[in-house]
Parts: sequence; structure tokens; C-alpha cells
Amino acid sequence: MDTIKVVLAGQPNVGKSMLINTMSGSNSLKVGNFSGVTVEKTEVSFHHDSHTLEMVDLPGTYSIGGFTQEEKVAHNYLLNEEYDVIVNVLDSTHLQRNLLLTLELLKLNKKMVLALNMADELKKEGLEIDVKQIEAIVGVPVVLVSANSGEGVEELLHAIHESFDSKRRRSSNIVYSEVFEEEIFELSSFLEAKGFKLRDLSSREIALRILLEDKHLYEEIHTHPIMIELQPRIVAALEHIYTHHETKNMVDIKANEYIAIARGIRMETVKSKKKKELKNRTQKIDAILLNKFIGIPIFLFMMWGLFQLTFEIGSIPMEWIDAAIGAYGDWIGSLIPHDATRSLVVDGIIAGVGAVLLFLPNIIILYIGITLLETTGYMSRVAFLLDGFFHKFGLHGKSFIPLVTGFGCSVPAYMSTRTLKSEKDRLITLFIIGFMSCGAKMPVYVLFVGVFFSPQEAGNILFLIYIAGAFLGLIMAKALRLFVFKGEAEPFVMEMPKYRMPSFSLVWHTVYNKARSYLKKAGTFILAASMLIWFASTYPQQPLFESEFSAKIEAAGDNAVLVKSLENELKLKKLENSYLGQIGKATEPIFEPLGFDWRMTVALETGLAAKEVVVSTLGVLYAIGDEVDEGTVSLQEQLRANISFASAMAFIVFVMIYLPCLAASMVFAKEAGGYKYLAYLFVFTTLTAWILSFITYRVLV
Ligand SMILES: Nc1nc2c(ncn2[C@@H]2O[C@H](COP(=O)(O)OP(=O)(O)OP(=O)(O)O)[C@@H](O)[C@H]2O)c(=O)[nH]1
Ligand SMILES: [Mg+2]
Repeated sequence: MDTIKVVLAGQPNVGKSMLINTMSGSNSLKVGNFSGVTVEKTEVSFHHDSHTLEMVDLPGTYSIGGFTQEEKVAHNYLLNEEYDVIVNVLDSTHLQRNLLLTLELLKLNKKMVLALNMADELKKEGLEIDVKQIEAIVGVPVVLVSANSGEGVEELLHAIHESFDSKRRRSSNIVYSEVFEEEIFELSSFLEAKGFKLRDLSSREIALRILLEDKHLYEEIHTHPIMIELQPRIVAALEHIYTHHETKNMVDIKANEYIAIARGIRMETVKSKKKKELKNRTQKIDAILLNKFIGIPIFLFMMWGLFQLTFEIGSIPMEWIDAAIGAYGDWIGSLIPHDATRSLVVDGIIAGVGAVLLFLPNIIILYIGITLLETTGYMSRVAFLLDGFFHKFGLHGKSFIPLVTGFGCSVPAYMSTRTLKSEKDRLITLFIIGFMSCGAKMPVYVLFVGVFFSPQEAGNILFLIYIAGAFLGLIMAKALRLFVFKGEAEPFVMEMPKYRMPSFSLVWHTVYNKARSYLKKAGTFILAASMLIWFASTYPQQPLFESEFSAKIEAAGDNAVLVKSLENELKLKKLENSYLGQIGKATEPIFEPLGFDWRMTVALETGLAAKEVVVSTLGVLYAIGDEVDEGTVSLQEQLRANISFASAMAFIVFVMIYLPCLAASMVFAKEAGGYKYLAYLFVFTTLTAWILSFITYRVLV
């Protein structure tokens, strides 16, 4: 079976990733309504007709000469990699601007198909495009599609097949400005007369490239004998062009030419049937959401609402899950006669994994919120609103996007900093992403907030924790800007996408995938971690204590109260002398000033692997040390009985600030440019966490 390698190129936010999702009938690529969603090239392959199609999704790029990191990815790929067909995706409602990239891509001389996306919006805006006419001008197949409705997608796939099978692209009918055309004519007639041939280029194409000062072409021909006669002609032609354009800068000249051509194509091919009412809808919404006075309060209110919902709605199924897990544990426990095995299953696996599963509803609500923010187009607005505010902290609005992504998970957040142009802006943003509490920290907060606050307050407190973390991040950004990465935050232009109704299937798939990977993590990583923690807190066995206590218990005889308390004492002794207990005890002095006992200390340490493990560790440690024998007591009640309010708050502060999980730390090191940065991050976050937890504890105690 033939494989066709197709690369999708286009400007940001035109629907490249969504188009691949639609063509392949999957939802594997991340789609969002703001620029810079895709930051890394990603491949998807599927079968169509008798071919395997390998589709490469590139980050959006305004031009091939772009200079941000993710634009370079696109640039390098298009120039240096092997592929068969380029699908240039355009937003058909912004044809003129999008064509600028098309004109550059045409110069690559590859097989190419234009996909004019957003056909549905085009219709709604009352615009009509003469597809055949564009095709005649650019000389490559053009298809009107909608990744959203699926319209034209079959036709596009067909065009890709045809383009792959065809020998060479048709010649284009792009007309340059008069000076250019004159000189193209001169040079090409000369080349023609001399019978000069180069690759499969026509004389006109060669002439054009010479005039556009194409480096590669010059490299190819500069030693050719024809140059003796050609050189003076080129000089004269360029002089002519320079005088007309009043500059010798070919980059500017080319840009001017392309702008003129793109405008010309748009004027010739796009017709407006009615006035653009839809533009007005976006403007109307913006008048409110971008309002100087109420814009930011509206945003804060929405965030507050989200955390209220997280708590209010999240706590309903949480109770059911909790009850179900408890009952399940009791039932399984009664089936297993062997003591150690029962303890492993009930106190290890079920307690550890169960503690994490409990928070699935909260995670789902959080992700619905983030996904809505990303898909409606609101995110770019907030970035714009906060720009001025961010500047006070040495950042700019564009950092907002990685920071919000960080509320979900730090890994993609670190990667999305690639859209920042300046290296310093990027490093500062990388360093503070961890202050945005990720989804995995949510269970820790919800657990502790649920224990120490009334249900009425809980949502507010949760909101406060997130805001405090974010605010702290900003202050740290300022400090980094002042003392480490000195300089000004660079100005930027924020793309304002149209508002779009979030498509149900898009939100569903995103949230479903997040929920599934949370469950998967609980079933694999957390499961393994829980077993490990159970093991490390149950062994080594201590026969000495056991025999000592069994003698005492025997001596206590009928005194049930005494027996009970002796049994509890034994459990605690065993736990404290286990491997984990020893580690906890050894490191306890470091955390003692913060009011943490050794169990909390251990939970923080295991939490370096993943933040959910903080919760599962507490789950296991308290299940093993369970001091009540009438059924299992929930982790919440255990915490309430064992931890003081001040310690709990200091614990929340520590979790809020300290090093992100192992996976995220690795990605951080890669994105920042080395492990030395990870070492800085470790010192930076641990010190900050310790100091602020200390203050919190001392103030509250
Ligand atoms: N109405 C409509 N919306 C679309 C269509 N195609 C994509 N979108 C929306 O346009 C936005 C951008 O889609 P993406 O697929 O993320 O765009 P992209 O080109 O991959 O963007 P980058 O990765 O940032 O370069 C999303 O909100 C999509 O839902 C379409 O045909 N019609
Ligand atoms: Mg994309």
C-alpha cells in the first residue's frame, strides 16, 4: 500500500489540527480557539482509499521566516524534511492575510493543495469564494472545507490523492507589480534565448527567483558560465526594482509585493452577499468582556464560579464514591483470610487508589472549565485584559496562556511557553508555571479544605488557594525579572480569535480523555505507588515488639479497654519503625518547624513523584495506623483527628509551591535548556515553600 506523507501548514488558529482530526475520524490532536495550540509537530496516520495517509500537523506560522521556536519547527520541517504533499490550510474568512503564507509556500515548488477552511463561517458571514478562480491564479487545487461540519473533507482527500499522483503542479498565474513583470519578462526571454534549463523550473520561475534574491538558486547557478552574461542584467533589473520600491531591502520589497498580490486575489475572488453581522456579534461580546472596568471582575467572577461548582457539584458524587469504596474494601477484606494479603489489598491498594479516585468529579469539573476557556476564544481576551497588570510584574499577557494551561497540567504548560519570542520572558514564565496549582494538586486541596472548612466556605477557600498561588507566581516573576533575567518584557500582539460556540463533541472528547488518563494513572502508577508505600510501611516486621506486646495483651486478660489501647500502641510502633517510618522520622526535623508530623513529611516526599501520591500516601499511612476497629474510618475523619488546623494550612501552602512532579520536572529541564535549571527550580521552590509554610504555621498556631 502506498503511503502519502502530507504536511499541513498554515497560519495559527486556522483549524489545521481540527482538519486532521476530521479527516482521520479521530480526536487525537489538541484543538483550541487561540493561536499557538500546537507547538510541536505531531503525526497521525490513517487509511483512505488504497493509501495510507501520514499527516503531519505543524504549529501555525505567519511566514516561513518566522522566529519564535514553534515557527522554526514549521520552517525547518517544510524546508528540510521529506514529504509528498503540502496541504496549506487557510481561514477562508481571512483570505487576504492567509494568502501571504500561501505565496511563500508556493515558492517551495512542492505538490500542494489549498484547503480553504471555515466554510461554515464563511457562509454565515455572507461571503462567497470563487474557488475555480483562485485555483486558476495559484495553479494548485483548491478545496473549500469545514473541519467543523465535515463539508468538503472527502473532496480534499481526493485532491490530495490526485496531487500525489500527478507529475507536477500546474503553473501559476500570479501577477506581480509592473516593474517586476517587466524585468521577469526581460530575464526570462534572455534565459529562453540561451536555452538555459534548471531542474524542472520554467524560465519565468527562474527569473522570478533571481529577482527575489533566492539564496538557494544563486548557490546553484553562481558558477555556471551563463552568469558572465546574466550578472549585469540582474544588476540592472534589481536597480530598476529598488528605485521603484524606494528601498534595497528585498525582504520589504517581497512583503509589499505579496501584500498587493494577496489583496488582488481577495478582491477578485471573494464576494460579499450581505453586511457582516457576525463580526458585530464578536464586537458586541467584546464590548462587555473587554470593558476597562468590568472586564477583569467578570473574569474573576467566572473563576470563582468555577471553584464553587468544583466543590458544590463535585462533593455529591464524591460521597457516593467514598461510600462505595469503603463498602468494597470491607467486602473484599472479609473474603481474604490471609492477614498480610488482606492488609495489602485493603490498606494498601484500596486505601491508596481509592483516595485518589475520590477526586475524579472535581478533576472533571476543573477540566470542563479550562476547556471552555480554551475553545470559546475567551482566553485570548483575558490575556489581553491582563496584559497591563502582567507588565507590572515583568511579564506580558501572552504568558497568561501557558499559565492557564498550568492549572490543568504543567507538562503542556511548559511546552506552550514556546510561543513566547524572548528567551527571558520564556524562562521567567517557565519558572512560575509551578505556582499555578495543577489538576493533580486539586485532590490535596479538596481533601484538606473539606476537612477543615464548612461546605459553605470550601469553594471560596479553594478559589483563594488558586488565586494566592497565581499571585505568588507573579511576585516571583517580578523578583526574577529584577534580579535574574533583567530587562523589559517584550511587547507583543495578541491575536483575537472570533468567539465560537464550544462544540459539544470537542469538549466531550477533551474532558473524556483527561478523565480517562486520570483513571488510568490511578490504575497503574498510583496503584504501584500504593503497593510500594504499603510495603515500605509494613516492613521490616518487628517480632520483638510483637512478642513483647502479645505478652502484655495476654496479661491484660479481660480488660477490653486496655487490650484495645495496647493493640493500637503496637500498630503505631510498628508503623513508626517501618522503612517509611524511619525515613519519615529521619527527615521529620526539617519539617517540624512547619508543624508536619512524620506522615505528612513522607507524603510530601512521595509527592515528588506525582502530586496525587500525596493523597494516596496519606490514605495508606492512615489506613495502616487505623486506630478504630469498627469498620474503616474515612481519611477525612482521620485527618481531622490527627492534624491541627495550622499544620493543615501550612501543608496546603507547601504543596502549592514545592517542586512539580517528576514528569513535569523532566519537561521543565528540557524546555529551560538543561538540568542546571531544574536544580535552580528545586532550590527556588523548596526554599519559598518552606519559608511561607513556616510563616503560615507560626501565624495560625
Ligand atoms: N466554525 C468553524 N470552526 C473551526 C473550523 N475549523 C476549526 N475551527 C475552530 O478553529 C479553532 C482553531 O482550531 P485548531 O485546529 O486548533 O487550529 P490550528 O490551526 O491547529 O491552530 P494552531 O495549532 O494554534 O496553529 C478551534 O476553535 C476550532 O474549533 C471550521 O471549519 N469551522
Ligand atoms: Mg494546531
